[in-house]
Amino acid sequence: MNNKFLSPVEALNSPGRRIALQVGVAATSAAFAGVAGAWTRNGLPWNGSPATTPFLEAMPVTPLLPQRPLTDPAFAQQPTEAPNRAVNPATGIPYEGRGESHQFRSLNPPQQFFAQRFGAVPAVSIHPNLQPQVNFWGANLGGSDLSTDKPMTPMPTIVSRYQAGANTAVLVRRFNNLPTGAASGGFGKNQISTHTHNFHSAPDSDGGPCDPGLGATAENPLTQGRFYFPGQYYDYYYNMKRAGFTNTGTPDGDVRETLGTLWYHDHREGHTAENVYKGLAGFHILFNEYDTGDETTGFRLPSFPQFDIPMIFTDLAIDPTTGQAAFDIFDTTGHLGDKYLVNGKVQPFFNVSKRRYRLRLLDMGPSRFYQLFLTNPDNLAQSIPYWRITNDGNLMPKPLQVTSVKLAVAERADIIVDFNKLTAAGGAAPGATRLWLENRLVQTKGDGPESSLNSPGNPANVLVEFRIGAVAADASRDPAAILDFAPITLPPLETAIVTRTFDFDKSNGQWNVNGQPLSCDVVRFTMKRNSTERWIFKTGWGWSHPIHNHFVEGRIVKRNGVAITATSQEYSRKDVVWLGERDQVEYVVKVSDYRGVYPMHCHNVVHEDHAMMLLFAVQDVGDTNPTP
Ligand SMILES: [Cu+2]
Repeated sequence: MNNKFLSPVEALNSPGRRIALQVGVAATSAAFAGVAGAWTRNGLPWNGSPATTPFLEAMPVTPLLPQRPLTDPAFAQQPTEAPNRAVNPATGIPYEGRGESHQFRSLNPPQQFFAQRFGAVPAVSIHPNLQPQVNFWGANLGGSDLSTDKPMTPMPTIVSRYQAGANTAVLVRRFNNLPTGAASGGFGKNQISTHTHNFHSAPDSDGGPCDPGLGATAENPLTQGRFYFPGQYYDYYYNMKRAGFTNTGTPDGDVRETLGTLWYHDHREGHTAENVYKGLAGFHILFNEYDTGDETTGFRLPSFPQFDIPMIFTDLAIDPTTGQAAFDIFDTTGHLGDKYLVNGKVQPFFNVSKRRYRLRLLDMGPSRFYQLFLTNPDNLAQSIPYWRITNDGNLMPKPLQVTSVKLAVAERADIIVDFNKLTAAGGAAPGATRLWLENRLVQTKGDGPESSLNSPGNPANVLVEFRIGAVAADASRDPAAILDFAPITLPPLETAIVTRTFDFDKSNGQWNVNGQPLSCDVVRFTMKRNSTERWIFKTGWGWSHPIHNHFVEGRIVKRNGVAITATSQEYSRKDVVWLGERDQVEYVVKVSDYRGVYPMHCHNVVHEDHAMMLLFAVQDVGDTNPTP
């Protein structure tokens, strides 16, 4: 049976997910010969998505989520520190899905309020050669009428700010207005949990995948803890303080713990891949006193939003018979599409001026790894440098000049491309009128990339074509002249109080960590609050995993025995670790402020949904379990 394309009715009648998992492992094997090639699936050839001509449409820039006053209808139920568990007479279930009070909210009561309503995205074009897409979910700008303020994907960009000495705390009220009944296209789950990756927040606002102790009752709106159901809202509280804000004398936290490029996405246990693939992902960008968003102040990085452009990457498979994005819920290997999308369009172009741009690159998955180069299609021999300034949510110690950036799922890189200098006489691409952002990494299967690169210049591997216009004014600073980002520096490594090893493996067709699949009822280890630990990540042959731990930022100190030094792009704080085939990575993490339960998991969202995840706790007393 080919399970790839289930109608909603078929999905409704299909076996339960856990049973489907066991069936699917044996029945499904997918091979995919590069973006330009053909699929085989279940032994049947499938010649890929319908053909599309690249660079026909402009890349959209996702709109910003507006603040709303508390008099807005979105806040008819006033936000409260404890969850609003009163039963809504209109639905018969509690108004709010949240199960816990917001930690430390009284220190910084929310000052800025946002709302957004999750719902089905009306039929939307992703490319002129393809049919409008009808299976997507997204969120709107917070208006109460979804027919005029329509849900979109990527979801609106949220911007908030750190400001030492001031309270800039934010509350985002998210309404679940997703359709009830079977999900369109046969994939998606309308009980959701919205994770802001990797903001320093308590479990109440982390948007974790499940609740320890609740187990199956988490699906009961009377006992839920993390999920919110159609008809409910959930208030997420972000205090906009750096980690360390509960330590004596540091109410603003440690400036070295400043975060920048974050993103938010659905994290519903067992259905994250489906829901992210449906479109439940967007940027959350944080500015601060130094990285101000204004190129005339602070570090003088290109101004937001004109020259600071968030770009979210995904890859879709389009069923040629229905014309719709398709997702195989039975394939546990990982999902590869053969259509690259940037900000919701297949292979768009983007008009730029001759000046510097900050491009925020995000791999939203579900399963693809990237190695991104700038290519001059009119001179493939050129090696074209650019500057990397961040790794995940963190500024690097200083800008690093690179010719490619690798991104695993959920990893981010802010880069600065100087389209003026590159194309000027004496530049790396003199006279170029267009440059491609090209993924040259070979990946033929969903569970990881090859170590080889495609040769440059294949249009099928291009994410976006930059079309370079006239010279424009540029007050930003040349990254070559930025010697460091002080005071946002790399904190010194503190002594670890415990070393723990995590082996990311597969047995009997099931992904696991240290031999165990996820249980939402089991906390596998406990970290001592305000302490440092050393974690060893390992994996075996045949696959790669982007490993993500919520809440804690870490530093890779060794990869396969080799120390990470200042010339490495990994010389940075991080929240995702690219764990390649047979890699062993030493990762040092620090945990502070909040108490509670968080997940660690593979961010190949298909692996994550098939149990490559565990829960850990942060408490005043930790344990020393070396192999949790
Ligand atoms: Cu994985």
